[in-house]
Amino acid sequence: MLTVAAARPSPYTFDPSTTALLVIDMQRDFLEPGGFGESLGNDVGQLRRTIAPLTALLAGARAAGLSVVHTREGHLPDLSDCPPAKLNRGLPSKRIGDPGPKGRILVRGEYGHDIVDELSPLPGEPVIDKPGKGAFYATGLDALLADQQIRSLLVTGVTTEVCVHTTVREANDRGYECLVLADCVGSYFPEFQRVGLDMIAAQGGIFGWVADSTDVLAVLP
Ligand code: C5J
Repeated sequence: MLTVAAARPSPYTFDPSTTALLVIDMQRDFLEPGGFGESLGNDVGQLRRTIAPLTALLAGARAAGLSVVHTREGHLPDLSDCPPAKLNRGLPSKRIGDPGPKGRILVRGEYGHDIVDELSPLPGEPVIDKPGKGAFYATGLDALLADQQIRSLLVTGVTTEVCVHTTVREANDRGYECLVLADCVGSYFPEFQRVGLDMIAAQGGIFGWVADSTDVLAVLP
């Protein structure tokens, strides 16, 4: 067992053989200059600062033999898996399925939908395509983790208050122990980043634990 003593609200203990590194939605359309996220007026720099620490954490996790699972948010080309409640949100002409700067917005197979080059999955690492914000909704993630006897999740990715939070809440209800890496999750909004992390660790860790990637790297074999 390994312990991240600096985690808040209390030390986080995990068994590397039953722990996965979860990398949520590190997609070009959210992170890259000229992508969909930036076209909405967002400062992608707020998300891009996660790439360097996450690259180092990925390398450390792979070297330590942890399972690594990536996710991507997006929809089938015919949008049949996108409920109207999601499809009809957002600025007209900048909705899911519309032409965007890097291909159709949040549609599977489009350039912008894929993961940034810096964090490309290695052959054999599962990539979960998810239609929702949470990585468990309408995906095979729970079965995949159960198959590998995974009980603990090191959670990274974007955005902190949307897909990361939703996934951590879903995971917590399913009994997974989540450690969210503060420097490896990002929000376009600094106040959401701060409050989003505080909400996870509040009330004795109501949804999980929070630490920095260097705290994990320091204990990985
Ligand atoms: C959003 C996500 N923010 N991956 N998606 O729409 O957080």
